[in-house]
Amino acid sequence: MSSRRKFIKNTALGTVGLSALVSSFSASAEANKNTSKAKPVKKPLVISTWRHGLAANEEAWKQLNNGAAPLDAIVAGVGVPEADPDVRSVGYGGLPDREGKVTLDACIMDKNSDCGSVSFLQGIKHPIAVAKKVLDETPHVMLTGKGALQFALEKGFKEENLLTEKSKESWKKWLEKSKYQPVINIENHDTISMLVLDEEGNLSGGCTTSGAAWKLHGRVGDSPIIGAGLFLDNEVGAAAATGLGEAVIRTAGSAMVVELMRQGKSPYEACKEIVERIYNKHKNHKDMAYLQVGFIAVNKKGEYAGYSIRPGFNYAVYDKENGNRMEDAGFKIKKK
Ligand code: SD4
Repeated sequence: MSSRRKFIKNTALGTVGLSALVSSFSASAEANKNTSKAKPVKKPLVISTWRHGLAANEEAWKQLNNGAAPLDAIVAGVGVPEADPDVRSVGYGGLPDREGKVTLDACIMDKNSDCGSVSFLQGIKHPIAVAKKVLDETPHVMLTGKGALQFALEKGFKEENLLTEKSKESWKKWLEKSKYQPVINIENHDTISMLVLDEEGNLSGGCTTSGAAWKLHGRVGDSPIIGAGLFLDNEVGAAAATGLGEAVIRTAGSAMVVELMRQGKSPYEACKEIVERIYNKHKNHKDMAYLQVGFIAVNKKGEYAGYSIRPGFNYAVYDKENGNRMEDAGFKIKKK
């Protein structure tokens, strides 16, 4: 059963009724209008990028309810799309690079600013779990490539083929033209980033992706880079990115969003300002043709928001009062 179907089944049987979920989908555009003034929600809060965030949130929420530590809830939550072959941008089934290799990036960060990260990792279905091992069991923050794989195997992870027949077919099709021009909101998105504000009011986050489809072999995006794809400061707030990683790295995106929140900006204002900065810096850049970047952010008060360059970016939010639902991010330019 696909995780989406499983999720809908679980949801229908679980605490959040399907009808509530559906009505919240349709309410999402309305909710978005108010994002800048969003009232803080009661803790805990789980927020994840894109629609696959719903299933991830559901799992993370369940774990938190069962008393799991926030980082374990994140590993389990984002582990759902990582294992889902139908999610073509994360973990197993992710679209490969131009050599047909699925290479994965992930990172995780806790309330103490401890973090773990893996980049350019191949053959391991759950890079987020390896990133957590880097945090827990090494003196380092980031392991990459063969070293990351060696570490994962030493820790008992199983090596497996992550290239599904479907993704192989897509790759073969891409090879016919071999043109690197990511399709906005399709080929350069869909990282899952998850931010958690737990019951005690502490922040943590994680991020995992197969990165941009058809990238050069060896390319690493923003997602495993603390400060780019993910950043948090437990005194202030947390932010995570999705979209064209090169643009997020150039601007230290997530770190900047958190820094603006430190200066008193709301999550919405902070995400908007950094998206605008990225847009302005790339207006005359070769990447502009396919530039999409979006951020989600949450502060200590439980205010949250999302904002992106172009329309189409949405995120899943789960809190006790309102359940698990999709909300649309604000955006800078109208063109998709
Ligand atoms: C990257 N930021 O590798 C990632 C791609 C992505 O949603 O999906 N973002 O550039």
